[in-house]
Amino acid sequence: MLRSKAPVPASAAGCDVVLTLTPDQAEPATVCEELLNGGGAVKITGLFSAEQIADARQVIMEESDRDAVKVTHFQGEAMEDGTANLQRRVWNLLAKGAVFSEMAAHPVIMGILRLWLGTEFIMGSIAANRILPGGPGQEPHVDYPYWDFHAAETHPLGLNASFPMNAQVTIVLDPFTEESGATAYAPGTQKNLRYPGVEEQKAFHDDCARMIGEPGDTIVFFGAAWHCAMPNRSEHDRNAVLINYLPKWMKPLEDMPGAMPPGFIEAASDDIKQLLGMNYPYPEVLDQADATNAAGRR
Ligand SMILES: O=C(O)CCC(=O)C(=O)O
Ligand SMILES: [Fe+2]
Repeated sequence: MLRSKAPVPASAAGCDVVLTLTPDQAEPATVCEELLNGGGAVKITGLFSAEQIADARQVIMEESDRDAVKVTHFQGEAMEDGTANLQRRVWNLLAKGAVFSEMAAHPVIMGILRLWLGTEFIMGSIAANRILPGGPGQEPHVDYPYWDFHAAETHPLGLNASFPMNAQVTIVLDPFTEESGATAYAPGTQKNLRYPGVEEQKAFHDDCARMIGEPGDTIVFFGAAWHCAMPNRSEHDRNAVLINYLPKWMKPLEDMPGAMPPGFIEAASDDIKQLLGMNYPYPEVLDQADATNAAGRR
């Protein structure tokens, strides 16, 4: 049996993120061990300042008030019942404020992900998810590049999560509580890569843990773990910055270099250039490349 059938893990109902660390405690090896072999998610408290959070939140609220209708995912039910407009995306955040470059390339995140995804990892997407009061949750799912794993046969034979091809970072901008729709996840499901079945999607809600957090807290998780945004039953907006990171050789979700304003890439830091994929040249028109020996130890 090459495609694994993971059991639903023991109940985590009502739990907060399994492992919570301060930025000083968030050693790359500790975090990566928890992502791969533990619960699949780590919360790092107070990673961003109140000023950074206020700055990011203001941009996201303004953008999503002005330009509310954007592509979204895992929201089939809300599309049908007419509540989809109460969940709003703001895409391409790097182009929308310097604070988002600070967030994407935070040294604690970079250190962890250099170990997790290889030193030359890239960013696949940086977007906001705003859920308005009364807004909908999502179906439990896995994230890009596994997100269409319900069609497992379209992926390589035997593909599994023994090594990561994804990291998710959620930066909390408003209180993430059970009531406000803190992301739900099923600890341990990242160990056996597959998309939850229909019955498992229903059972997920009895067993899930929640990514509870304060503004400035940051959750790093392995997107192979079953998870979803939850309905916002509070009186306030629930905003988060969601970042997807990938090994250097994955095809990213967003064409970020293509969406940047003129001059952005030239002026960017080395870390941001790396995140935009500038350090890895492929695919390349090799017929027109410099006539050098471009690979090999010698
Ligand atoms: O906003 C959230 O809580 C999670 C969103 C998510 O998992 C996704 O859009 O893939
Ligand atoms: Fe997701």
